[in-house]
Amino acid sequence: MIAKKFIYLMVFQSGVSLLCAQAPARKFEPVNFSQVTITDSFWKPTMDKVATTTLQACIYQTEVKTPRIRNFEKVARNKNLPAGQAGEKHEGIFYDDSDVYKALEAIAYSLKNHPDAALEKKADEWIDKIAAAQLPDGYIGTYYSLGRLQERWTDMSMHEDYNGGHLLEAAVAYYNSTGKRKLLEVGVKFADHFDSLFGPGKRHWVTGHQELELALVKLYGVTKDKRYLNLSHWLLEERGHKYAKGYTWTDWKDTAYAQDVVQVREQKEITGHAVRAMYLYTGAADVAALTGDEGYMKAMNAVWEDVVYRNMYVTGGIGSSGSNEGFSNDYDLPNEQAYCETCASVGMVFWNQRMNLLTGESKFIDVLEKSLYNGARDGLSLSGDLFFYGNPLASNGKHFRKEWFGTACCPANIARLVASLGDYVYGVSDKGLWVNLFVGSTTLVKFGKSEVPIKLETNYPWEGSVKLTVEPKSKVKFAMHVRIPGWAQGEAAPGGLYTFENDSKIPFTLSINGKPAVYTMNKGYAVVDREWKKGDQLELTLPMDVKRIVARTELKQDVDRVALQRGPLVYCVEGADNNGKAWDLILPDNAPFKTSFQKDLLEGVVTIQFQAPTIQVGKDGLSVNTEVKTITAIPYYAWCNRGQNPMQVWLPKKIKDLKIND
Ligand code: FUB
Ligand code: ZN
Repeated sequence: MIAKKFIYLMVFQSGVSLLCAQAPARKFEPVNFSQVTITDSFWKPTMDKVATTTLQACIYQTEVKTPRIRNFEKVARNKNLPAGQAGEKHEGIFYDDSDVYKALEAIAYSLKNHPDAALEKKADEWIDKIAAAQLPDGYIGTYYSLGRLQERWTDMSMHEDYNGGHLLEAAVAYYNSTGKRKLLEVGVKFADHFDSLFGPGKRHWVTGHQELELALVKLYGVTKDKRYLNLSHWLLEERGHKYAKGYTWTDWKDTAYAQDVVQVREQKEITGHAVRAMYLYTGAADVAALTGDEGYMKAMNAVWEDVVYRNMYVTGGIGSSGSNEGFSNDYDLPNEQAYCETCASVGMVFWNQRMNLLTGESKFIDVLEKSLYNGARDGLSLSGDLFFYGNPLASNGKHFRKEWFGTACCPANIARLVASLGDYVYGVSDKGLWVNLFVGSTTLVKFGKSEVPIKLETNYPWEGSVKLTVEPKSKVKFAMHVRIPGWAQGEAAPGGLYTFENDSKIPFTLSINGKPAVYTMNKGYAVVDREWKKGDQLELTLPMDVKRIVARTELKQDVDRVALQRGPLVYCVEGADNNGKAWDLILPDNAPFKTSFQKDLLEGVVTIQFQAPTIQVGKDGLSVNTEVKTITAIPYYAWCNRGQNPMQVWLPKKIKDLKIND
């Protein structure tokens, strides 16, 4: 039997070839966000906030407060200056162009959900300026175009490729949302320019910050031009050969920083910069899906386990160390010093989605959900116009949300994720539907000629009931796969880095039209394979008890500490709810928890309350008073929306762990 193991030849444009083992492609495809109408009481207000407030903040910062748009205008004015004549100077940082593109990408998604003529006009205005800044040979990049053109493409760490990748993502998104081709044409011209310089038989190039790989796959998706897919595959193959050159940028001295020590297909461990890693593996998964390159799958499974089993915070955040904005040693997950960049959590969402599509396994969505509802959502304030760059799990009150950053990658990144949230809810193949996230929404899927409207109703993450109604005109057979979260089956996180101390063992239930459903479990999904008729309703009920999480003892900072989780949400204690203190309590074993929905608190949250001894040190610094108080815990993502405050996620069980100096 040859089956899926046969070898095929991948012929690159130049004739250089790569041998790849063909594997089955994706198990299913995501239902595109543009086909999913979000009605959810949790996410819809956030999406509205992004459309009305976050994008305005990005526009204001990009255009008025910082020189990002001005740089494009300058290039347009200066690009035809006679040789030797000094022109205007670039302002800002060499990767600032990427923030313009990322904001445009977020606008593109948002326009689909929230048509807004003024916003579209602004985007068109920016696109005109971008197009005017493209050089005749397709090069685009304001840093080098303003006075340094002879140095372009000499230093792989200088983000020309990263900026270009974000250009392509924006171009594809804007074309998909509006049908307008101008930015797409700029992107194609840039990709062709890159392709003319780099590739088999041409110059080597190791992307200094991975991003172009995944973006080229998207460009291939709209253009169907195989060159872009091949170029992406080639870029992945460039890593691990010590081809990288240039780096004037000092922090890239260590090749592990950019995952460039071994070839991607040989990688087993997570190293280096977290966002670079996430974008790399997202791109590798996309290429694997289209080329069947099993080497990438094998590598990514090993690396994923290294991330999730040894290097992921309980919030789904990654990249604990600020010095490299990334990973350090296994099990080194400090809480107060946690870097946990918002972009890294956004990247976790991207990568885990791709892994789920490739394998059909729900554990990837368990991690995606963890990062989305906690590590990533935390990056955006409830007001929509303040941001966290780092997302620590404890604060003595000094950490605060900001309007913008010198390096401003995070704001538009969280904006584009939220605006495209619909991408992560459903998957579909010709045989089945996958329900990955419990987000109130409607969509329409097709099985053969039958159109099946789907409605998902829920008050998740506050309540555990999820109702799915199908409305086909006539009976249609398909397999409905409903993700049963790991946390609802006794698993705090895949791989056992975190476990539940008090698993209630309340089972989930599944019913169809009010009667217990007949289902099988497959890869973490409850599968109901049957003929569905108009009005059939499947109801999933998830246990929403408060779970106490403990970490493996290797996580030194969490020893004798407990974190609280309810549904997908990790909780924290914040000073604002507890007389300004969050570090003075001890969480007793078996403390009973009371939960209630507080509609006027933090735009509506379920709080967890419990009785706990708190310790006060007298003015003499010696006498200690213990008082039992009612402590209120709130969802982690909602902290620091009431000014600067102490906060902690991991609550001490013992007096020796108390920090009472807040
Ligand atoms: O280098 C571009 C972006 O800036 C990275 O993704 C972030 O981590 C920040 O360093
Ligand atoms: Zn960032």
